[in-house]
Amino acid sequence: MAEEVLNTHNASILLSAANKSHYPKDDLPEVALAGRSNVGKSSFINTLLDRKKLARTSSKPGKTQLLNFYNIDDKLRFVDVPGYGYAKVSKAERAKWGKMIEEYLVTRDNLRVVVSLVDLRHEPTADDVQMYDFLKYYEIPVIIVATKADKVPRGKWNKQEALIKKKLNFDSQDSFVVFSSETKDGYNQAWDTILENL
Ligand SMILES: Nc1nc2c(ncn2[C@@H]2O[C@H](COP(=O)(O)OP(=O)(O)OP(=O)(O)O)[C@@H](O)[C@H]2O)c(=O)[nH]1
Ligand SMILES: [Mg+2]
Repeated sequence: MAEEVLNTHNASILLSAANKSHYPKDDLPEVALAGRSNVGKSSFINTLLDRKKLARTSSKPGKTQLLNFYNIDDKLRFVDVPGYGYAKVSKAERAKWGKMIEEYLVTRDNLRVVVSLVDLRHEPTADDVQMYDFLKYYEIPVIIVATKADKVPRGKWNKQEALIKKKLNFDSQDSFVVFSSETKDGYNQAWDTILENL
């Protein structure tokens, strides 16, 4: 249980960063949240920290535009990464986004694991596959979290999980968590898997 090793309620936004020069300068472990815009990254953070509005969520995609660093009990940080696959951005913005994400994922020594969120209801998008391939290529530890499980009947969870794994060419060494920010299904498994990676 996460609560035994850290006070998950002692959490706050630390800073927002557009590039390396703004990142926190210490060696606390970091867990980054990646995924399509609107998939539920910010909601995942709020759920794991039992807070309704710490990370800003929105039904409008593209809410999170910088790397947002959250301090958790001075022991670890969550890094909320802007979502990909949002149609209404220019080519230039997309390129800027790509540079920002890549700089963080590839050069950040503090990074221990990326929680890569996909939607349990759907087959992963081409961008989802690309993100997973990218993380595997750079040998960055990854946890796949399939969220919005409350929108899928329980009897279909296994089928959806298999479909997602197939499309991603999922590495059986990686962890896969079925999750819902609505019902908190997967809460313990998500925390346990994250803590194993620190
Ligand atoms: N039913 C359901 N809705 C969810 C879940 N997680 C997130 N949502 C909803 O999905 C929408 C987007 O959630 P966010 O957490 O803001 O998504 P995000 O990935 O942070 O989006 P960006 O910041 O735009 O990249 C919101 O309306 C959330 O309430 C879930 O597990 N179940
Ligand atoms: Mg967000």
